[in-house]
Amino acid sequence: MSRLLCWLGAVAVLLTFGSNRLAVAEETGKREGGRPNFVVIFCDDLGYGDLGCFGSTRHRTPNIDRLAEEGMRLTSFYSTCGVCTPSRSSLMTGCYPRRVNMHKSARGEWVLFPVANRGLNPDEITIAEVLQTRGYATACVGKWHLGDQPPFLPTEQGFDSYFGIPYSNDMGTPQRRGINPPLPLLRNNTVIEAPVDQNTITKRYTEEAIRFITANRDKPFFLYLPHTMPHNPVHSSEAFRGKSANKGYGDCVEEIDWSTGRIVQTLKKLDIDDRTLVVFTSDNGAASRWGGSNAPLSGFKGSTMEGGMREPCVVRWPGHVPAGSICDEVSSTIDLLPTFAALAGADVPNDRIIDGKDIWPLLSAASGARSPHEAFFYYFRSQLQCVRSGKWKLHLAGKRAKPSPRLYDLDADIAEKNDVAADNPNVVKRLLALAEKARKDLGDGERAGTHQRPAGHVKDPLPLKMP
Ligand SMILES: [Ca+2]
Repeated sequence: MSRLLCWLGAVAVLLTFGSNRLAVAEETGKREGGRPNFVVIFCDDLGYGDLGCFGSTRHRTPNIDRLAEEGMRLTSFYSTCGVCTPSRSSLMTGCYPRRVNMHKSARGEWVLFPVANRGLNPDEITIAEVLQTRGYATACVGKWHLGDQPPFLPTEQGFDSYFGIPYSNDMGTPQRRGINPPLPLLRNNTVIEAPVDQNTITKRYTEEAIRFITANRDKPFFLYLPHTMPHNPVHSSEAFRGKSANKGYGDCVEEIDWSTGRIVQTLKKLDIDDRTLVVFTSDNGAASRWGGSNAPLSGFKGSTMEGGMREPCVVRWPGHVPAGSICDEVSSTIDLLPTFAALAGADVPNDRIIDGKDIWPLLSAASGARSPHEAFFYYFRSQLQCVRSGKWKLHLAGKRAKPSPRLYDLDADIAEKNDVAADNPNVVKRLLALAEKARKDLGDGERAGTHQRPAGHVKDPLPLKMP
């Protein structure tokens, strides 16, 4: 009897699955201008001033500049942290890093290192999982950095396929001898090359991305392309090596520009250009010593100065995002999940707090659209260091032994040079109250927040090696 029930159950599941697939196929056929494809090109350590369309005079980035001419530049777009792991946890979950406990490793380091026992909790609902509920094909091509153990890899977090390196490109054998395995290249969960040849990595990511787009031209798709470059050590393929005016760093940036151009050309050739939303941005600011620029911002990768967390960002969707437009309202990588969900007709998880907001009114330049964030919070590792509301940014006391909070008017003083706290006591008071709300909710230092969720944990992590 129980076997019969099992069998009937299996038939029911098959029928349900079959009809869901049919429903998805029908909707796909109807979605003129509706449910768009999404391509997120996410650079590693690319600075605010590293692109022509953001003022670089050293790097030639004609393809990304054209993306901006045909789309929108977001000039106050933020990552949630000045380093890789926390920043990426936000893009995936729509939450601040402390919300999902990915603001540090289990040992207190500010990113995950190889053979880490921590990773993005599989119970979190990623942007890829949200889109999968609406029939999207999903791929992650590039650097992951949200856990290198099997339960934490992209294929377990909503991506149908994965091709890339699991953490930063300086985390090979030389970094921690005897602990780090040779830097692995993975296809799905299997190491296929170690150490990976980094010279051709941008080129191979591009080929993989184009293969995925071409194979899924008739379906809605989500391509997440977190480049390995221009994170140090910089590498580029022969066609770009030694060709830029800014050494190896510039070569990398120019190869990423070529890659972006190839992807847009592919969308045009397949005639899916007008139903594909492309985002180009970076995970954190440029580092102080490898050749990148955050101009005109102050500060570098790792810091809560604007240069550490404000990113160059371009969004293009012909006919939907106005060509040649600029948006200076505060927005962030945490907003991509709710925005994409709304455009795809998917539900945002409602059983937990999601910090991001739907920024489609900003991207579509709706009249009078304002940032949906009353406040944006800048954390350095565990510590809340700054809060921005509108044009005002408050650096909280205690940071680098400063005895009192400092206030900057970012509209007038983007480089955070002139402390105007003394002239604006009411603004300081309002921003201090917002900071206190964040402390209570997300925590600060050793103080736990009331609404933090646990990271994923494995007991005996193993190195990723060739089978
Ligand atoms: Ca980074």
